[in-house]
Amino acid sequence: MLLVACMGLSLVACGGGSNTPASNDGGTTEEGNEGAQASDEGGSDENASNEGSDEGGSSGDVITVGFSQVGAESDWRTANSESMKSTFSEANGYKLIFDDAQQKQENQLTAIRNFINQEVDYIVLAPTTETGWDTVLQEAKDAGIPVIIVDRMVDVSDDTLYNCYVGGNFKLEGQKACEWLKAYADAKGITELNIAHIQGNIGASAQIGRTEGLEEAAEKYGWNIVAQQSGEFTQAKGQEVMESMLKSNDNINVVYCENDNEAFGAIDAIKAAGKTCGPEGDIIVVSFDSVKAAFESMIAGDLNATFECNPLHGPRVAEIIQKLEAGEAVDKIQYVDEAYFDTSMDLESILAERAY
Ligand code: GYE
Repeated sequence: MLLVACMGLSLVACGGGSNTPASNDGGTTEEGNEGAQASDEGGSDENASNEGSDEGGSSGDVITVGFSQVGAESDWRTANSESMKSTFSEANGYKLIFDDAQQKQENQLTAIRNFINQEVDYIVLAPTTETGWDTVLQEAKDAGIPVIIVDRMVDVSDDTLYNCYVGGNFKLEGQKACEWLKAYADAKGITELNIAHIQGNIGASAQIGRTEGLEEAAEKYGWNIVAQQSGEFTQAKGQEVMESMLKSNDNINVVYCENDNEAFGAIDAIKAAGKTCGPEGDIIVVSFDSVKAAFESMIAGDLNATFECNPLHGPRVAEIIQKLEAGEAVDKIQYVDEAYFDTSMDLESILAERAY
């Protein structure tokens, strides 16, 4: 246990990032949205009035931000949407056009094109997957609209198609989780690891990085990944996938879930199969995000550890926009500092202070 705690310190210390700590109270909750053409596409919502007379351009005080959000699949995503909405409020001088893509890239492409037609001041994109953005981002660039990539990354041939990225370093998160797992298993004298790997949405940066972290560690330490399938970052799918993995593999002693919600589902499946998990159980459960419910799950003795992915990007994106407004340079890649939590810690106290 001491070994695990010490290792944790060094992991936190090396998780370099360039952003300020998050604060989630960025103003009132009302977004100042104009009824706009984009509002009926792909699940757009959140329309309200904006009395400003300067809509649709870069003149005047109100800054119009078109935000294309992935969906509402997880607790992480809910906290992220809330952070964006509370930051880009009318009271803070913004008009936010919020578009929920319901997990579909085609909805995001439509939303971005609508933002361009509306001549928003900034486009903020949380991309479903990494690829497939070159054409639409070229259109935004041609229209002279700055693009900020948030949460997940894009894979484009020309990196001038976006101004900057702010979000997690997902491979580093995966590496931290695997170093924790190695130390934990060693301390417990577990020499053979048979891992059920429940992935996120395939092609999303959060999936790609966390999967790479695990696959490289498995290669390095001789772990067996006995099953690998997407749980689509949802609790329901995580449960379904774990149920079938347990049916076809009776030797699973670790489940590596690429977000907390998948882990909640996997834990239900483990219990339904008559097995146990957590620090006192048969199966070690690790996951990512560190949402409040993950703390409750660790306190209940179900989840072993959760590796943080911070969703409170609203204030970070606002800071970038304010710098761009002032004509200042912004760092191209801005990773957020992230910690991790396990059952050796004082989880009640940490949970009491947790913002999401
Ligand atoms: O880990 C997961 C969400 O992209 C970092 O997406 C995000 C991930 C997060 O659905 O819970």
